[in-house]
Amino acid sequence: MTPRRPSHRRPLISTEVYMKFHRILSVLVIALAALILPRFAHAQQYTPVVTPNGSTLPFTMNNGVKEFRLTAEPVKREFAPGMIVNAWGYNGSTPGPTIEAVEGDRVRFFVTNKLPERTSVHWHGILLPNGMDGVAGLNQPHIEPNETYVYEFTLKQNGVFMYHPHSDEMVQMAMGMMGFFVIHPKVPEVPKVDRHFVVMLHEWFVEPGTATPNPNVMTDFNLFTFNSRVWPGTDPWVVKKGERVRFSFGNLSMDSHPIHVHGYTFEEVSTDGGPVPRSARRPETTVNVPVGSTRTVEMVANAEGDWAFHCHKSHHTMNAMSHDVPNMLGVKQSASLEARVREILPGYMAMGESGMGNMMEMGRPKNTLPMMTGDGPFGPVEMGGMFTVLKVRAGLTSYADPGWYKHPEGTVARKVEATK
Ligand SMILES: [Cu+2]
Repeated sequence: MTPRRPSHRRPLISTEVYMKFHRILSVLVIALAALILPRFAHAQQYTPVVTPNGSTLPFTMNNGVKEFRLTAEPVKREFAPGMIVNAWGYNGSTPGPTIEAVEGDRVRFFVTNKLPERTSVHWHGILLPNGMDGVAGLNQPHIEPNETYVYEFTLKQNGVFMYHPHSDEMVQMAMGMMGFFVIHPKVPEVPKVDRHFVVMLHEWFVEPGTATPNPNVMTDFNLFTFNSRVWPGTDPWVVKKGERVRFSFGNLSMDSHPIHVHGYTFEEVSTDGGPVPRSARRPETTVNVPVGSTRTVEMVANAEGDWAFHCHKSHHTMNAMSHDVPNMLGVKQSASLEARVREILPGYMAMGESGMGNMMEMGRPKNTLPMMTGDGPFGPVEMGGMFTVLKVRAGLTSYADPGWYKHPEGTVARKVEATK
């Protein structure tokens, strides 16, 4: 064994110089990270949601607090081309703009009341201090016209929630005051969601020929909306083939709405009460959205096409019409019968003998939509109300409406000679 010799190798640089260099390098790395990381983190933090026919509320940072501004006010909403409704909402729209923040954020809302009556804002489903809950009279004074109130709290959960008034809510909600409040998880989800649509379900009674909803109606609604729009005024929901897609539905109307997708099954992944445990998820094609709650479903968009997405209560995919049309299905109404009925009922028109599919464009009052409408590539779709089209396409470079689906040859139902 050779005895160990003491090392006489001299360092390349002296310890002192090395320490100095190390310190400078560390400072540089930290400075660089401080410059780059916040942008990187901000950009990567979450996939923003899409509010079809709507928008997201901008915020400003003030000493680490996200500040938002909401103005409750009368708004004009075009339900579909040719029909404008005098509604109430926030920041010029119904539903109000979607609020987006991240779990752990401190948020501050300045709420200004420009309505002709007092109001308040309740943050539906959100865990917060009692005095921020927004039930006027119970948790805070009412916000009188032209007053501004401030709400501030820290977000302790993630999920899809809502905001709406808790002050004369029968009128204020019937008039369209509501919006989404999406809290993204602090730790990004795996697998990542590529596209997340939020859609508020609502119902209205607008007397044909008028523009102001009647808030006193309790069951007889005649307009059923996705984000306060009716088909064909609803934007298509455009998705790239293969994307993981999430749809959140919120319901502050008087009825439940069973929302149905064609061509797919989805799984309910969360409510406004929290995530559904994986073991409790099951495939569905319809999600019933009860009054006063949100439902979030998820699927992978692997089937190309133009797929109907609608409420399954058949009256909810029709627009305004009076309900006193007699049921004449299967009843032969000859011209002479029509003339005789007209003697008793002036203005009577024979109609509906073989269904109402051909009655879409019957004479109607001003500012009233046809009861069923919207043209598709093969003719009228004969629906209105809570209806839109999910458009799934391979190779999309933008989420603009890609037009109608071009079916591969031999994949469209076709007419044949009937066999005897
Ligand atoms: Cu419905």
